Amino acid sequence: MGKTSLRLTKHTITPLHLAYARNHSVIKDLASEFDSYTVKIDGEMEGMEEKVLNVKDMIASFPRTVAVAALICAGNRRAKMQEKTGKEVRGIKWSEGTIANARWGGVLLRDILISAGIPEQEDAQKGFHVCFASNVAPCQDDTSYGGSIPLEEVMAKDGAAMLAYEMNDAPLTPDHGFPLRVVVPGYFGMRWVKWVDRITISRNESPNFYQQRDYKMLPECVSSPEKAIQENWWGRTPSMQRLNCNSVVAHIQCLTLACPDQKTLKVTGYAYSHCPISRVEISADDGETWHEVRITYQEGSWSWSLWEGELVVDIDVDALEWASHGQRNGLPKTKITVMSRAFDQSGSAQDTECRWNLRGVGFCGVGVGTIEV
Ligand SMILES: Nc1nc2c(c(=O)[nH]1)N[C@H]1C(S)=C(S)[C@@H](COP(=O)(O)O)O[C@H]1N2
Ligand SMILES: [Mo]
Repeated sequence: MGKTSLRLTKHTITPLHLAYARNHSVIKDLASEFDSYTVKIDGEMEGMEEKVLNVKDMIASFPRTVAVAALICAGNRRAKMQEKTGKEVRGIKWSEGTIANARWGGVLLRDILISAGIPEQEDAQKGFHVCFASNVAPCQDDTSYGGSIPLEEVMAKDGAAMLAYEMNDAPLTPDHGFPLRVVVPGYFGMRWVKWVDRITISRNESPNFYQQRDYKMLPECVSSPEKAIQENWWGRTPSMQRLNCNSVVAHIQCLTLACPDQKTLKVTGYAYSHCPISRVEISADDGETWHEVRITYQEGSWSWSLWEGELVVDIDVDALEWASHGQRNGLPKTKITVMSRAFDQSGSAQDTECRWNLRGVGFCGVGVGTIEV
């Protein structure tokens, strides 16, 4: 719970000024290079042809596709992981606001790859990866930025992986990747490569630092960066790819201020997974009883879900300590904690036991919010 998540959940589609931006390099303004901007497509797959696509020609010659999808940083809720485990995590201490539910417009990667000779049959795609790269600027830890997705995911007929040139019906802004960025609905944000200028079909995942040596949920025993390297934990741990099932409490409001021994709380929040959310529940008794809430917004297969619900909480007024709690209007105050958990249509539940990891990524412990009543 926090100011950012509250502000975000007031909108179904995140307006540009509230959308977070994350860059491992300087932000390049490529406006003056638009006319000559190209994307190179190459790789080690038999039958494919190497191609250099001019961005203007690409936009003109391929159909435009539009999809709503939530862009989420793997470090979303990192601060919560640290707070909950009491153990230091490495990385920007994002709270719960590194999420943007946007309407993306672009060209389906499937169409582009088919035009480059990639086979449409799924069995021929198995074992290959689509490696995206941006060479426009050197990054903190590598000479370029890159990440990859399994080829069959990019080629899926019901998918919407695209090279996007629009965000919320306007051209991309420089900080979100103008003129072109990768959008892979259902996947973590670091695979949505901005300023993409090369797409390589490979038998291996992207060799880039941000695929190989970062964005992995290292086991809890990996307590230092040195240990991760010495014991080859980066090589032994799988890359984070699909979004995990997660929920966040954004706001709690007390609807019955006058009643000292029973409070009705209105609780709101968001949830997401790599597929639509099927159910969100909240609890005010430390997880003993859970109550289903209403999903008030969900759009297509890859948007975030917004939810709201009411909870009636009995308060043992006699047990309240008058002295130790702040008094207002002559009444003692007490703190109520509300937790949330989500379930998705694939049958997954939020892994509320989510443990500490060195980089503080993928945190999905219960959503937590508190209110003083
Ligand atoms: N070229 C490039 N693409 C990138 C990044 C980057 O640093 N460079 N950051 C990634 C990460 S970690 C995230 S979370 C998203 C953030 O996208 P946004 O800045 O549009 O919110 O972009 C991804 N794509
Ligand atoms: Mo990120």
